[in-house]
Amino acid sequence: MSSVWSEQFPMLNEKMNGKRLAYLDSAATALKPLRVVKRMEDYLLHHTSNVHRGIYKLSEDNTAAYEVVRGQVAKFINAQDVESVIFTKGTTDGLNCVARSWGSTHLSANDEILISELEHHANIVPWQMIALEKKAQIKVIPLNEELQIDLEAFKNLLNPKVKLLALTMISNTLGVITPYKEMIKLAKAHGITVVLDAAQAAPHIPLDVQDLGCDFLVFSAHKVFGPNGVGILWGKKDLLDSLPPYQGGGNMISTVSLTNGTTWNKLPEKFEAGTPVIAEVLGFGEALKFVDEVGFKEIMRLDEDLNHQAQIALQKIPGLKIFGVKSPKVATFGFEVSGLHPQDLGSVLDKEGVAIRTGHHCTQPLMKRCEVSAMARASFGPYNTKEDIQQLVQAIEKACRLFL
Ligand code: ALA
Repeated sequence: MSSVWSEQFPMLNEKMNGKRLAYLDSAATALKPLRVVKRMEDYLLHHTSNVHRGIYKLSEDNTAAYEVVRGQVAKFINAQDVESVIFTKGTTDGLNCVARSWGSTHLSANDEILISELEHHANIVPWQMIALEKKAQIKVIPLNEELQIDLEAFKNLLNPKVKLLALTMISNTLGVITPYKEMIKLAKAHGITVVLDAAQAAPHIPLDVQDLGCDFLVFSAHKVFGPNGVGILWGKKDLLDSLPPYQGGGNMISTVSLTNGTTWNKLPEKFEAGTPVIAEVLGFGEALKFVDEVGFKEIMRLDEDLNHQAQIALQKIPGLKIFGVKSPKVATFGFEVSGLHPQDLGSVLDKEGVAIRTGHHCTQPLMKRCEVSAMARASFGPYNTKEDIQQLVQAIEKACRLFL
């Protein structure tokens, strides 16, 4: 473990249940570097004030710092317009915002919304809710035998009734990377609006909304080494300008009258009702600086190594099946061990200091597709090492000895 990682992530030096901690649940939430926590602590202990509301120094300084982070996000995703970056509560909030704001404006009866069988619930349920309201239809892009998007089936689903494609870039459960570039091109050629769920992509690969050509993109800070409770929604400026606000409250208004109604603020405020999570946004800024300093070249190199080594090690375990092994994928493994319930497996791993997620991973339709009710998932971050892989393998072997 090089010092940059162990210095910045104290949890890497800690124990769980008396054993060395092998944290293998970064797809659920990434570990946070010390500098993120220090930035939040500094704001909370020494510089607290609201933003966008005060003319005193503390408030003006915090407003400026808050807006600097918006600029950092714009750079992180290569957005042309800083004001097209909206701070949200996270991926789920961003998707609900698009479903409500865009959906209520653009969807009509019999329109179709395309989602894939890989999506997690946050990229399914908001669309089901708005579809129900608008009498629109959800159509599902199936997966092929290798648990990757079936591109031919996707092409066959494209027709003039399709108004929206809501697609994950990387599966949270299997780590499979979808052919999002090709799918966006095809969707755009049919005039379809595209929402990308970049929750798992943001910590793994560089994002460039101009190159991607999507209309909306969302992700959460907490998967990119930042705090919980904050994320972003990016949208094309013209599109966001044309949409109604998602929530009403302070900051998102221009004028409020009890007799003449209310007018909306400009972007980005129109979509940021109420006092934001200021400490979290400032911490998010530190997380983005951290990613920038490490660089995606290094992050991707580390992921590729872990992906390769973990795959080999896991596949040597008798009865272990990884769901979706084919490249392109990242070092997230949804797996089962024949005859061993994922819950029992997770409990033994917990005692051995190995933190993984077990269950349906907020992807019940994908569980159905894989013909299981639950699976185990080990998901790696750039701070993980060969030792973590060894500890995982030894703990699985121990569970097999105990239960099989
Ligand atoms: N989406 C998160 C996960 O995959 C919570 O665990």
